[in-house]
Amino acid sequence: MHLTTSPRIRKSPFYDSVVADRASAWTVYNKMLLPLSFGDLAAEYDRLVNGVAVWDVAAERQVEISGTDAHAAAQYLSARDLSKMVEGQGKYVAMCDHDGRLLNDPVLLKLSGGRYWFSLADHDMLLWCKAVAAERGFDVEVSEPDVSPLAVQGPLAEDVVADLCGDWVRDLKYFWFREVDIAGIPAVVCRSGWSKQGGFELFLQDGARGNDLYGLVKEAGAPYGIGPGAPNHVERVESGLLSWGGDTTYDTNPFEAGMGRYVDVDCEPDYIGKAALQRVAADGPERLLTGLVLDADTRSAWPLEERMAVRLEGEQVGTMSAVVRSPRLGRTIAIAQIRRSIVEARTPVMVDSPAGPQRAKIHDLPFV
Ligand code: THG
Repeated sequence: MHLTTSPRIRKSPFYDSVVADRASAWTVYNKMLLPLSFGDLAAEYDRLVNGVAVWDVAAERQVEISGTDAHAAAQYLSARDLSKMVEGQGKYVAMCDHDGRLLNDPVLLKLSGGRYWFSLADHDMLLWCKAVAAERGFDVEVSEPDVSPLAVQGPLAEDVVADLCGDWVRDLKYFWFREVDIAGIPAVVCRSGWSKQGGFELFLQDGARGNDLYGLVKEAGAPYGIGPGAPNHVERVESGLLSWGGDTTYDTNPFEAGMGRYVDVDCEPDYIGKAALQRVAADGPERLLTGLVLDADTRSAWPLEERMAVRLEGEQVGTMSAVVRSPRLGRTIAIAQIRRSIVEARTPVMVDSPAGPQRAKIHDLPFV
């Protein structure tokens, strides 16, 4: 298969650098090319779990909300109480539609000057935010700023980012951030990233300087053996990190996506989908996101091309959205959305895996 690029599909500010590092597999995310591998998945996993890797995640685009009503608009778009949020803090939030269905699961950053960034998963959230702001008459500006995250992930990431930005980064709490200047390059340093191996994201604020920043990170990381990587499918399944659009469909609500603990249904502020989410919270969701451990051992390290059925006595009771072999567990594990009663009773199920029907047991997320 050949993926043809065109001006419709955007290149990240780090594009030339990751091509020079021999990116070999790509996907499209928020209409931008997102590298997925550099040709050796086992080495990339090892680097993430035992060392440090640099990831071009510019495709995690931001929607910025600024202006007089920025707080009110950000709150109305988020199914979480933001009233105690302060500048320099980030929060993982569910953005839902009016029926309480999950539209996105961004990290929300509160910046100086009352500005907010929704750091987004794949979807068309700029359209949604603009439309909501205009229809509600919020006095705000909604835009996609020139901001591109570069992730530094792995147990040695803190040493690399401390050498680059200063030892103060060691005291940053999870999802907290600071605006910095890295050798004249404007950026935001945040303790975040789509892995559970520890790390930071450097939000580049000048697209013309992408390759400069990438070079500086490689230089600072050289003593620690840094190498290229990408959001890692195997590690994210082990860690139970949600992939919006991968593990969810258009009718999934946040309680069915493992995001229930981030949803506030009893808070004072109103937000889109609140009444629907109050009903789901009261009745309990129909399905739950869960882990599965398969009896058989498959070898996959790549995303599935299609979701696969989860069955009980032949009847479909859920869908499996990811299945990988975990090097750390020595087992084949999966993420699935399954009828709640079956998950709660931990009833063994069958899955239509790529290698044919297989037995699987319910397992809590995360696996590791
Ligand atoms: N960083 C930035 N933008 C992003 C992502 C990111 N946009 C797309 C995608 N990732 C958004 N989705 C997630 C999903 C999970 C987490 C972050 C973003 C995450 N979750 C932890 C968990 O679920 O255990 C911690 C959540 C918490 O404790 O609040 O980190 O990675 N810039």
